[in-house]
Amino acid sequence: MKRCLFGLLGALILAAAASGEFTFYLIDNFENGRADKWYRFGEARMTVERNPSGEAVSRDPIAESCGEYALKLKSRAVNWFAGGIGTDLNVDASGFNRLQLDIFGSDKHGKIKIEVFDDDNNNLALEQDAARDWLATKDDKWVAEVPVLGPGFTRVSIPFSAFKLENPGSGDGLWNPDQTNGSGGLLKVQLILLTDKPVGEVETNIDNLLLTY
Ligand SMILES: [Ca+2]
Ligand SMILES: [Ca+2]
Ligand SMILES: [Ca+2]
Repeated sequence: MKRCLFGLLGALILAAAASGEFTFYLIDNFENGRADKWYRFGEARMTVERNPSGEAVSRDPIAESCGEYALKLKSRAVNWFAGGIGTDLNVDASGFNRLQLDIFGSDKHGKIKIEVFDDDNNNLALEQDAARDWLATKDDKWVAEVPVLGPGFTRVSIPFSAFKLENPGSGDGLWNPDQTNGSGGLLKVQLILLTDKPVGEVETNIDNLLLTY
């Protein structure tokens, strides 16, 4: 199964490189207690919540790295799609190979579909056609899915090479999130909630979204 390819990495990936270069670009760890970088759509609800603490999780290095706060996402779907959230980045991501996040599941299982967009017509913006289900018309849209399983933080690190192009013919079909020639690079990331049955609920906490090697 595709999800098996993604692999689960240990906490070591954040270790500083000897070169002194930044080894990651933090998208959000919610430690300011706010979700104001994020927009939401559909039925998705988001709140910043305190992470579970105590003996049970205190020795888990991933749980520790999640700090005080994470973002709770909660939704229900009538036809798998349970809405989602997104944030504008406009960052040169060409030096990074992966998108990483920590996912804390619940008994409301489902999936998170991760969408990233790279700017191909060099205008720092994402063109979308509202009449065609918000199709990205000039820029590439790349997607990957990760499971939301039971309670406990799981670190998921997805190489950009594992993302699939969802809108062939719109952009140039190449993962090129650099900022040469006026390109906005990686324009935005969106997280779509999917339920594990056609009509149902999904609930998860996410934390430590970042780009890394
Ligand atoms: Ca956090
Ligand atoms: Ca564009
Ligand atoms: Ca592209």
